[in-house]
Amino acid sequence: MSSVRRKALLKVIILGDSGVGKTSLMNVYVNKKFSNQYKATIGADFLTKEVHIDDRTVTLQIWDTAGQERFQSLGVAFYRGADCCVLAFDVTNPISFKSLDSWRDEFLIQASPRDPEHFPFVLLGNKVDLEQNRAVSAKRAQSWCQTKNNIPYYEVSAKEALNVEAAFQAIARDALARESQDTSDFSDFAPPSVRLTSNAQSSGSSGCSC
Ligand code: G3D
Ligand code: MG
Repeated sequence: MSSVRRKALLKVIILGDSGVGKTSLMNVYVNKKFSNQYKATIGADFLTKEVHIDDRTVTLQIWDTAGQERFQSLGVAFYRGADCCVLAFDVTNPISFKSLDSWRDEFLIQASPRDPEHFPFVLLGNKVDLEQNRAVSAKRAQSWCQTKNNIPYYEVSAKEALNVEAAFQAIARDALARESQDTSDFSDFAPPSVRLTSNAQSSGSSGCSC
């Protein structure tokens, strides 16, 4: 057996209405800073963080939007190959809670995972520091999760770094468990077939007629 343990890379995407705190949550988790400056400065599509789960090292590649979620047009690269989808809403904003269904549907359409019923989603209810302005109860959020095949629910606050670490640790754990189950099926990991020809033409187009 190899002395080098297989190192997993898990792609996690964060979806939810604009303003719910997706970028803040990611920055607090990855950079321990409640500020949007870092990501804005480096202009990244994703940030990575190594986490240790049991005896494994896992690199979480966390994809955030650059504000295009306002138009629900995130492009296929954003969704492609996601191992976990984190849905986020703002507990003080009921509209952001109502949007969850459409974000989940959009994910399932765009990413078209092999087993949509069992794809790992996680729900984060953010801004619980604003308890006095709460408009969506934990109970209501949990009921929604139950109707979606028992999605795990975490109440978090990016501002106060409350529960954020624990939520992402659980996200990594779920995605990893799911990934381990999938290793028995190599069809998921097979690269798309590429036809090689000796006189390949460089037409500048992909040749896709779609
Ligand atoms: P988005 O990436 O989902 O669009 P942002 O959301 O991370 O940009 O956050 C939107 C606004 O909500 C920001 O305020 C941010 O500071 C605030 N916010 C994010 N998380 C929390 C939280 O846990 N508690 C509170 N009270 N506010 C939060 P501004 O004023 O910069 O628009
Ligand atoms: Mg953002």
